[in-house]
Amino acid sequence: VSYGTAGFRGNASGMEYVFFRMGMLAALRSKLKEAAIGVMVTASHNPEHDNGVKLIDPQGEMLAQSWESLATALANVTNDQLIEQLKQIIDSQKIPLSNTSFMLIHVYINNSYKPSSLSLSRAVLDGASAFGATCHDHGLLTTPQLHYILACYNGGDIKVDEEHYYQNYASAFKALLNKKLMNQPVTSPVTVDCANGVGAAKLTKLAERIGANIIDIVVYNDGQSGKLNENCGADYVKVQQRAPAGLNMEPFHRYASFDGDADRLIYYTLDSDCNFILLDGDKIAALFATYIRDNLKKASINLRLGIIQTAYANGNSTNFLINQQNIEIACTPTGVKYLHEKALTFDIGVYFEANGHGTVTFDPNKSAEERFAAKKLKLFLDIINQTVGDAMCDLLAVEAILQDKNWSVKEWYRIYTELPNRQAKVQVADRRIIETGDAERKVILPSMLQPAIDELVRKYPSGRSFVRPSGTEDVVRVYAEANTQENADDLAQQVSLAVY
Ligand code: NG1
Ligand code: ZN
Repeated sequence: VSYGTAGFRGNASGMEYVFFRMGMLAALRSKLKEAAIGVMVTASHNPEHDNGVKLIDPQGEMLAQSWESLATALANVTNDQLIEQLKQIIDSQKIPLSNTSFMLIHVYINNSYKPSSLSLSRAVLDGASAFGATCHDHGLLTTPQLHYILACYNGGDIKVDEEHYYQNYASAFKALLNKKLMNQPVTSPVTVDCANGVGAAKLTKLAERIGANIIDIVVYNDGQSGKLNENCGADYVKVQQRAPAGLNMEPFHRYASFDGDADRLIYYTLDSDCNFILLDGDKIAALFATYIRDNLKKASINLRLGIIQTAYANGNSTNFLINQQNIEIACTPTGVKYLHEKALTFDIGVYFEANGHGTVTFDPNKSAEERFAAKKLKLFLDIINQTVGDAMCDLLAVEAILQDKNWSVKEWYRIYTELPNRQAKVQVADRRIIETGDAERKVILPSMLQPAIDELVRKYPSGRSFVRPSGTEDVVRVYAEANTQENADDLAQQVSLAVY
């Protein structure tokens, strides 16, 4: 097993030892950092039989990359070698064992129906208590809620809890909408598919704190009958390019999907001919970035704004941002940690994976004067969870911008037209033989693969395609885009065959 872009993830059965060892590692990291460490038990958008574990660093950021290999090493030794491996970590990292350690964890994840979560969470707690860690169990939370609570806790607010999160974002949203800075309140509802995950109950609470007179949120797939991430959720809608099963849609009404742990958000609707229209992470990023840029301009504030994308960003979103909007763009490998890190190099960084995971970061060192000059912008940024992509906060941010611009979803999706695209996956004997470069846009090894892809791509107008080994599944992912859906599908299939 290896600690990939999303921690350890896989079929939940037989994974207790990994969770136990991650409890130990979290306790050690806490001693080293002299701060609380977060532990998430989740498999995000994966099917219900999977589970996973992820460590969160003190400010709510992803575990430092240098510790990922320690996690992998610790998870892969035999029981006999465990103590020796722990000693090595303690020595090499110079961990002061006498320091106290704290951990914030939430026990169930995704929803209370996920049977594996309880025993796996216990395994984490057992591992942590082997090093005497004090554990604060926050119960059922979304991933971004735990990131938020951890950052507040380490910032000195040790009483912070879930309610604090709702109060914070509900009042930020209300402040933005009440200041008479905005246009008329939106009265039409937004329907949110919560993937039968933890987001359903949490979004209901947030909506209650805001008030139905301000935002009308209808929760769909609340976990009462359907299965977690099955025929629903952000990943399903994005990859299948269709609505969650059973959802009755009206043209130009607003629909959104979270994933199982509520850190991804995508929107969709129907046009007047009832064609399905997707507004994915790229469209959300474009909406956020142009809104921020316009507000900076209005207030004559000169801050460096950048958008961070991955190779999965639609080619037309990149064209729109660079050529029509003149906004700086950077591209990183897949995985939030890379995007987040890059975003921090800008005064204001907007990052989104096409799958809907993203947020906005702003440099706290920029003078308060600059940040407060544009009052509306300051209030807008207060709605953002800067620690990590947060489906609930991103939903509020989209709703606020649409309201302010007096836009329906129609004006939003028309800012640019996506190139038709297709994602596919190929099962191979060993996906790790594929090595990529140039932010995963080119294959380096095996050396004959990239020329083969190039030759296929040349046959299709506006063609682009790349392949990379998944960090969370035992597959090679293939992405293709072209001028028509038929060509995109065809290119994806040809490239899949080349990989195979
Ligand atoms: P992999 O399996 O490495 O493609 C997927 C997503 C990532 C990220 C991680 C973590 C795609 C194409 N890939 O990674 O963006 O979200 O899961 O959850 O969506
Ligand atoms: Zn997720």
